[in-house]
This record gives sequence, C-alpha cells and structure tokens, in this order.
Amino acid sequence: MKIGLVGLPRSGKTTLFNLLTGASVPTSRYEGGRAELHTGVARVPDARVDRLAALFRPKKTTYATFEVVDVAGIEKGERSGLDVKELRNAAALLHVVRAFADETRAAPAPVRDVLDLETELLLADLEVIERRLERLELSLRKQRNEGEVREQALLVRLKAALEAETPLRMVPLDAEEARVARGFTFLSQKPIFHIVNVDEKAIAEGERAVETFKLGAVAAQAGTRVGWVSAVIEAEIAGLAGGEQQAFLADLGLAEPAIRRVLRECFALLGLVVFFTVGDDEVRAWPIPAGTRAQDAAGAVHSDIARGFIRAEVAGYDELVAANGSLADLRARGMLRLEGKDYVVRDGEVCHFRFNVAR
Ligand SMILES: Nc1nc2c(ncn2[C@@H]2O[C@H](COP(=O)(O)OP(=O)(O)OP(=O)(O)O)[C@@H](O)[C@H]2O)c(=O)[nH]1
Ligand SMILES: [Mg+2]
Repeated sequence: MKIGLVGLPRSGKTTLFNLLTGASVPTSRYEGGRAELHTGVARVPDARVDRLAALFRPKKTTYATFEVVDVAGIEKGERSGLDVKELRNAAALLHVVRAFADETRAAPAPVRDVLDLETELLLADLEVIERRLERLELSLRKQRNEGEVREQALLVRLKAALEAETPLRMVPLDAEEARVARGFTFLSQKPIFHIVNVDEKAIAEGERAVETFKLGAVAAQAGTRVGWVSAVIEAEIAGLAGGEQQAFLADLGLAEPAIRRVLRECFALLGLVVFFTVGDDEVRAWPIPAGTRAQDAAGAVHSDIARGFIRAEVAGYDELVAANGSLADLRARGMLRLEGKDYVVRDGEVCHFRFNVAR
C-alpha cells in the first residue's frame, strides 16, 4: 500500500519523506525544489513487535511497512502536477502543510493551504469526470449500453458533489459504484492526512495544533485526519544516538519522536491492521486490511497456506505476553483459539496457520 506526499512547494515534503523512509534525498534548501519523484519504504514502529522479539529472540524481526512517494510541490492552480501515476495509485494522501516561517514565501496559513489543496483535488477530479461524460454521451447516442448508462448516472452524481465542493471521499457509494469509481483513481476520494509542519519554536503547541490552526472542522470530515510534526526537530532527533535522543525528547516534553506517531497514523489511514506470526526464525507483523478473513490473512503469508488452509490457531497479544511467549502454555490452558477460514482476524492477534501442503 502506498501513501503519496502532496503539498505546496517548500512545505517540508521531502524532509518528511526522508524521516518516514530513512532516506537522505536532498531537500529544496539544496536543490531549489527540482521536479523530482522519490519513492521509499516506511517501517511502522510497533512496541508489540519489539516485545515479541524480546520474548522469542528470533533470527529476524520484521515490522509492517508501507510505500511512500514524494512528488514536487504544486502551487495553487497547478493541479496537473498531481496527475502523476504514483499519486494516482496511492491508497491515501499525506498533505504536508507549512506552519513555519519561510522568508521566501508568504506567512503560513494552514487552513487556506488545506482548502486550496482540497480545491485542486476536486478540480482535478471534475476534469476527469467531464471528459468521461462527454465520451459517454457520444457513445450512448450511437448505442444504448446498460453499463454505460449506470456509469453516466454515477458520474453525474459525483460531478454534482464536486460542484458543491464535497470531496468524493465523503460520498457514500455502494459496492458496484465503488468498483466503477476505482477505475478513475479520483484524488479527492483518497483518505487524506493533513500534517501541519510546525515551527521548531512552537513545538510545545503541537498537541493543540488542531485548535491553534483552526482545523477542527477539517479534522471532523470523513476519511480525514489532522496531525502535526516539526520536520526540522525530527531530523535533529533522528541524528542523535539513543541516550542523547531520550534526553532531547525529555527536554521537549515528548514521549517519543513525533515521526513514530505519524507513521502509525499513516498506517491506520490506509485502513490496515496487523497480525503477528512468532517463532525462533522470525517475529513478524503482517499488514492486512481491517476486516480480513483468516484464510486471506494466511494468503498474506503464502498463497499455498491460503489454498491448503485448515484452521488458524489464534492467541491474543496480551495473553501471549502474559504467558511469557509460551504458546504451549496457552494451548494447555485452552487459550489458543481454533478459528475457521471466515474468522475475521483482529489487530494484534498472533496467528499460526494449519494447512495441507498443496499438490
Ligand atoms: N524552519 C523549518 N524549516 C523547515 C521545516 N521543514 C522543512 N523546512 C525547510 O524548508 C525547506 C523546504 O523543505 P523540503 O522538505 O525540501 O520541502 P518540499 O515540500 O519537499 O519542497 P518542494 O519539493 O520544493 O515542493 C528546506 O529548506 C527545509 O529545510 C520545519 O519544520 N521548519
Ligand atoms: Mg521536495
């Protein structure tokens, strides 16, 4: 699953990209904001994985990940810059909003920037819909086709929503409509995380960012989150060794680097949860969409396991930790549940799949 970084030029996208992925791509301070595209992989910090790894001491520990793509900033009106394949097929958008002073740009105005970006997303989708409606009309004039009639009705409805400045993520769709809409990769349909990049001197204000920047109404919308980070501070934190890092965080009154929270929030925005597999070889977090059936979860590990699926042995994370990582102990106490293929796996469950080796 992929998250696309969007925002105005010099809002801190590439700085944040580097923090999320551990890359060291030059930021526009050095590059003058060249139209580049960066892709990377972000690891989702998870204290549960750390704990399980401490219990099992496996050869390998694997965290959940997602992909991140960083595109060049766009000014208001430059929405064509959003029509990039990597953004189109992203599952969610991460909008970096500048709230720090930059002598090369106007005073920060987070709400305005949020509304301006939403407008660009709406207009980009409107252009796509208008083009498609024109073609549909021509085609339907030649010959009536039920599928196209339904598509037209849907697009007319979506167009009306966009014209009323409603992002498509707020328009309820049934399964068939959602399937049709998916093909258009509408930008305003993607869940969005507006992350306010606060001034390093205002970091104490971070927790109150929603009120300070009057983003409460935005945060209340469906498929929308608002968060904060100080990219410059985070870059400093990332550059410190463990002990110094703890001291610096304590000075700032932070329990952990803000970027860890941002990573977890991005993961949640993608609608993903994790289940764990444990053993001497590997402790691993497996990302799955919330609501995934046990058989499909098994398929995340290996398609053969899904095909030959018999049962899932499921333990709660807390129970396993309380049993010091002993599955045998849980089994003996009847606390290892046997679940069938339609069981919906919940976040944090530890699964072991029983399966027939396929021939
Ligand atoms: N003071 C301050 N400066 C920041 C912060 N985050 C980024 N910057 C600076 O802002 C400038 C732009 O940062 P980038 O991360 O390159 O911004 P960008 O959004 O990727 O810019 P484009 O790719 O040109 O659209 C750089 O000089 C950064 O060092 C911040 O939190 N505070
Ligand atoms: Mg950049």
